[in-house]
Amino acid sequence: FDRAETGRSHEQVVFCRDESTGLRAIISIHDTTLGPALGGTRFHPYAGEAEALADGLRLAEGMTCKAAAAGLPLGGGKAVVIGDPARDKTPALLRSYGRFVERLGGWYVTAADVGTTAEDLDVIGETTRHVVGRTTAAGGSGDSGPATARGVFEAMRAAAGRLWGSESLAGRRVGVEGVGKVGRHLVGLLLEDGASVVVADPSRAATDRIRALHGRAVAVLPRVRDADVDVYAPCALGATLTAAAVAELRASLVCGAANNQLAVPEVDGALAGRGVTWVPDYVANAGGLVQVGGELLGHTPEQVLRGVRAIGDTTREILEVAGRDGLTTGEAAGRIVRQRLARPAHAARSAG
Ligand code: NAI
Ligand code: K
Repeated sequence: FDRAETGRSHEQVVFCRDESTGLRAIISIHDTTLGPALGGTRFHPYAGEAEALADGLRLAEGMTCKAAAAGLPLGGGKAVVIGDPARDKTPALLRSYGRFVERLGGWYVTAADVGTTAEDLDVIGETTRHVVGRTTAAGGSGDSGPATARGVFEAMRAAAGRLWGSESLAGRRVGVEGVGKVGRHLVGLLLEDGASVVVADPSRAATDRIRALHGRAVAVLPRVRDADVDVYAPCALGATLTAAAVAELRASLVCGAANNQLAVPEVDGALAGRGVTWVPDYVANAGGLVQVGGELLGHTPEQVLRGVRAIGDTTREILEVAGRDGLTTGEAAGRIVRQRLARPAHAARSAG
């Protein structure tokens, strides 16, 4: 289980199976140096256990990076449930899954991810205490889309300051790819800041909602990745930054919410080579983790807001280190993560 990004191997990987409910899940705890492992549960029709395991391991390490970069005293973990959420996600299966989470004694704490919702977490929460991000009705902090959008916005403004000398998107053209739970809030923040915004989303419901909210202030395009924009904000799926996509980019800044934006790690260098500034995904999109992690850490709403704002500070630090030491932004972010993992007391002190 040795991994490249943190140089640390996974601590514990648990296969969960319950034949009475059809549950097949894998819980991966990557690293608990900074605190208990927090990460969402992904519900996805994986082809098999090998594919699910590979995805879970990769995502769990990503959570270690995300928490460390955000200065949170939390570790990284992730769970994957093998199945089609539309067909297989029954309350009985979720309760069964919750019992497996409970057995880990709080070293893994779950939240929502692709294929799971706050409402699902309410059901999982019937059999385990170790769950955050439930609905507000059930005592959780609810949808983390707005906090994630705010964090992306803070990161984008910090990067704009470095690129264009002013921490504002006023007058910049920003392309938002995907206007779902995160992207649609990002659009609002950008318009408020004076940016001109174009969006792309294959979902008619998603673009109709943007039109209803903002009218003609936002242009809907078939795609924004290679559009004439200053900033490309991937807020849909990961792995959109392929070598070919990088060659076609017209943006000078890439900053968005999608997880695992680089199709292959080398793309980081290709972006830098073309003079494109990339804010690493796990830095820009930590706002949701700051929110749900805040539940676990007993943070007040003000502390959560401060934590989300601090994503701007982290972005400034990464761009500064990358510029000074001739590193890519991905390398600079990785170095900060490894430093915080090596000095856990310092990382914990700077949290909240
Ligand atoms: P969502 O599912 O609500 O929205 C995604 C949107 O992207 C949908 O409207 C979908 O139609 C659209 N989309 C799909 N394929 C597309 C394409 N090829 N081009 C343009 N749009 C496309 O998801 P959400 O919650 O907004 O998350 C967006 C991304 O941010 C995901 O990658 C997610 O993993 C990541 N993320 C979300 C967090 C959160 O708090 N919701 C936290 C951290 C990361
Ligand atoms: K470890």
